[in-house]
Amino acid sequence: MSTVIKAADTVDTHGVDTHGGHHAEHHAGWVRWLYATNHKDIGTLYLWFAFAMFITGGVMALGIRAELFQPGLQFWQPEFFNQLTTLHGIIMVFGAIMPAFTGLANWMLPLMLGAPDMAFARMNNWSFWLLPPAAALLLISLFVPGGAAAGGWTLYPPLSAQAGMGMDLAIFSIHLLGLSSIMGSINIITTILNMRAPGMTLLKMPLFAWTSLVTAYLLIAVAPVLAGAVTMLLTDRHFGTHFFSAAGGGDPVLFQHIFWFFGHPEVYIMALPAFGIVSQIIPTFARKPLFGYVSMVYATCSIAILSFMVWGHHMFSVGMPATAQLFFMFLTMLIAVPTGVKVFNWIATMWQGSLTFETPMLFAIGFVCLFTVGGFSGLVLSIAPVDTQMHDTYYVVAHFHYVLVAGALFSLFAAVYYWLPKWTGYMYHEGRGKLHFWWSMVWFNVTFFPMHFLGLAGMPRRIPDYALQFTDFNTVASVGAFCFGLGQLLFFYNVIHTIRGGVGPAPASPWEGGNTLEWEVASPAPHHTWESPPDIETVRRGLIAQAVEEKP
Ligand code: HEM
Ligand SMILES: [Cu+2]
Repeated sequence: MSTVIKAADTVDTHGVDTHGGHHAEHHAGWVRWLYATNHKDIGTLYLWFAFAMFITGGVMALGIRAELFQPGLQFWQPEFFNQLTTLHGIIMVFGAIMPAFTGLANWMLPLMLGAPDMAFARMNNWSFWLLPPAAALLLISLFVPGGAAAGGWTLYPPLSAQAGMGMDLAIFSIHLLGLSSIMGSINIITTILNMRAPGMTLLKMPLFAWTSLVTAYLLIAVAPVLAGAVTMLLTDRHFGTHFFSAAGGGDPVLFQHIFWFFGHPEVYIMALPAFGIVSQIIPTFARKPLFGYVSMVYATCSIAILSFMVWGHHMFSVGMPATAQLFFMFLTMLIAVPTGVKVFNWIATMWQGSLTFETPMLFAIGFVCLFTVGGFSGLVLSIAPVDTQMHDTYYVVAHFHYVLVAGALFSLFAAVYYWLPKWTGYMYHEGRGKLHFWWSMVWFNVTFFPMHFLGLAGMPRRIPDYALQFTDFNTVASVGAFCFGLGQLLFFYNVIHTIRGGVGPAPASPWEGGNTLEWEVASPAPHHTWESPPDIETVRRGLIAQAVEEKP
């Protein structure tokens, strides 16, 4: 193929031969994956990588919960315990949740938008293949002198400025992860803006595309901020700068400001794609169009903009002027408004719908219920005088696991069950899917609900030992965590079982209420789809069914 056509790959390729530059995917065996440029192959790589990291981070969580089963030190030295919490946090955030969403975007966006592939196929390959080395750096760091980073996933100096070389490996790992995120985001933005099927205007895209778009912009904005923070840390550690060293005229609190200017948008990077997934699944199983589509888009954008103005709510207890406290407190509370709009719309979508409760729908409803709980505890924490009491207690741990586990992770489970028929060509076993849901739902709450009480009673986070009065709830939480973990083996089994044939072949459109474009192609989705874009009638049929276009 001529280079002219390869260049055309990067812009709107509709009507052009899109094979230029894609021949690498005809390789067999492992070379197929190493040289992968096909969005489906890369999506698959991302999803399996994320799952491996989920298990790794999960094992670390169980290491933490084992130690906290009883007061006293049973299994780990405190130094190693701190490495476990730190790596658990970093691996879950950057290794599991974020790559899983990027994997879904890779797999599904071209299918849902009617595009032949992602915009930059080779860069896509590199975005993925930066991840395994980054993960390796983190895991190797456990074995270097001094062990892995142990200052918490927030890497606050002065602790992180003094730590051993495990911290340097974590910093390099974060550089790679950030690079990967930025390239992945460029790909997502370009694909969405340039490669939609004719007739699909921005305000007629599936909501998952909208949340992916906004998330990608957030990442491009804040990944460099985190990179800057950790690079300043690196130069403080090795090259004689004093950005964060009070002794040299710097300020450790500066790090916190920079970190959380990244960190708060980061929590929406893990939440917005979940909103998008749930906004696809609930209409399908309610057999009704999404209620308030345009308000969903505006709510997504408002949340994204507000997320840049609230970072100070992580720093109330550091000390700041009362006006600054009020600013961060009220703006944080303001985020509840667009979030409330979303929850209202999901419920209104279900209202008077012909509901059925297949596994994806169960996880989606579980998401709505439990994410809302996490949202409310977030509101509680946003009250500055309350947060000065609750900061760094288990209440915070409870809060963010409600939004990250029952939020981000449950939405991912929902997405996997929803699209597994499209990926594998087979149906999963509904009974075992439901069992996975109910099992996760119960044990999740057993694990994390008691943590609210522990926090209110004053148990600090990031400690390997605790005062005797905290024993009972900790025991309950640890039992819950091990049961929750066990349930995820069932998830693994369900996925493998489906790949191997499941309960039988899946039709192109297994869900009665699914009206987006991915259900127009065969199951399993062929290696190449939408090589010529869907015709305008196909697109309009879906748009009308989703009520983003009026009936003619
Ligand atoms: C699913 C089972 C999970 C269990 C049982 C679990 C348990 C825990 C525990 C016990 C801690 C330590 C709290 C402390 O001592 O301060 C922790 C911290 C943390 N977890 Fe999880 N977790 C789970 C999943 C996740 C997921 C999916 C995420 C996604 C992002 C996540 C993100 C974090 C973060 C960011 C921290 C803070 C680490 C730090 O203090 O630096 N966790 N988790
Ligand atoms: Cu925040």
